[in-house]
Amino acid sequence: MARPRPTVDELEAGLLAGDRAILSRAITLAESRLQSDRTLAQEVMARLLPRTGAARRIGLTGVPGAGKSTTIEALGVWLVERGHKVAVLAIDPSSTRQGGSILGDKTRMQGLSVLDDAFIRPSPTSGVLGGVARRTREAMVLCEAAGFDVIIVESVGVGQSEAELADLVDCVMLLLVPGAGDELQGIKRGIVEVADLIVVNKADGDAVRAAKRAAGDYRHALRMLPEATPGWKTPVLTASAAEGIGLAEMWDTVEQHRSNMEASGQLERRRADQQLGWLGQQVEEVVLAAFHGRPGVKDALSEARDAVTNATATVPQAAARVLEAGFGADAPTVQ
Ligand SMILES: Nc1nc2c(ncn2[C@@H]2O[C@H](COP(=O)(O)OP(=O)(O)O)[C@@H](O)[C@H]2O)c(=O)[nH]1
Ligand SMILES: [Mg+2]
Repeated sequence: MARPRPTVDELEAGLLAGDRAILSRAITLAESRLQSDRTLAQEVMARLLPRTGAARRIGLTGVPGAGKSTTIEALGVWLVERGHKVAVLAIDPSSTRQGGSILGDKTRMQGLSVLDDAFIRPSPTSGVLGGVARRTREAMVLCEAAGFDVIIVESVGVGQSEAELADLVDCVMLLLVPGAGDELQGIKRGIVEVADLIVVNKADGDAVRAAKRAAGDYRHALRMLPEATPGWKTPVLTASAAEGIGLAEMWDTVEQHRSNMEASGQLERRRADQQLGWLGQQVEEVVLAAFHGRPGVKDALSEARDAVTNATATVPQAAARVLEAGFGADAPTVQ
């Protein structure tokens, strides 16, 4: 079902007006497989760049079932009631998009999704050109252009590494549940190391004491780890997303982290590092894809694999042959 493509002026005007249908459309263009769609998205992003960057960018992570969606629903509604405009980018493996309707997490954020000042965008985790991190960055920029001042990225771990979430946002919030003991409940230590705030959720009913105990354990464990944000001691809070307990404290802590980062210059540094990292990544991705697309490279790579497996060539020799196949006489030498 092809819809007429909006012009860059229409996109710009729609985003400036905070039109959520246009915002949704712009994100779809940014993640499109069609080069012309992406070019259009880039044009409007470039125009609106001065309006972006001011939002609170928060990453929320934790194992499936920890209560991330419930927390976003509760915190999101709480924030909208206080005058914020909240965008949620949910990287949820269980969500799929079919024929324009969005299934998945949105159903778990019903209270939030009906509010005018909220925007929820579930993202497919695969089949997106340039990977999840890239398209989430672009979606984030577009949401900011449309006037959203709080962006929450829900993630079960963005991709290859935990550091990827920290690379996208200003503040990583890790959601844990009580009663899971010391083994960090299947969560890799890496994510704890990048957490700027830890929340032990489901601190309600019979679980309140267990949650407090778990929070104490994590506080203790954190002393052994380096600070996720230099100059900031990662706080450990308890909350109940289901009962709406601890939301004010959660938000206060996000704001304190923000002021702390602003005062120390960490915010500027972190954002700059993220941008430069993204730049490097983009160039590398394109160069690599272009190399692999050159005639002869695929065959040379397969021969090189055989040579290495059968020990008929050293790895540097095999690598040199692959480079020769792609670059010919201009092949860089293998170090
Ligand atoms: N008791 C209790 N249950 C909760 C709380 N938050 C979430 N849940 C429940 O835990 C389950 C998973 O929640 P969900 O938000 O979908 O987790 P996600 O996979 O991390 O997004 C659901 O059945 C929720 O109702 C809470 O604070 N207390
Ligand atoms: Mg969820």
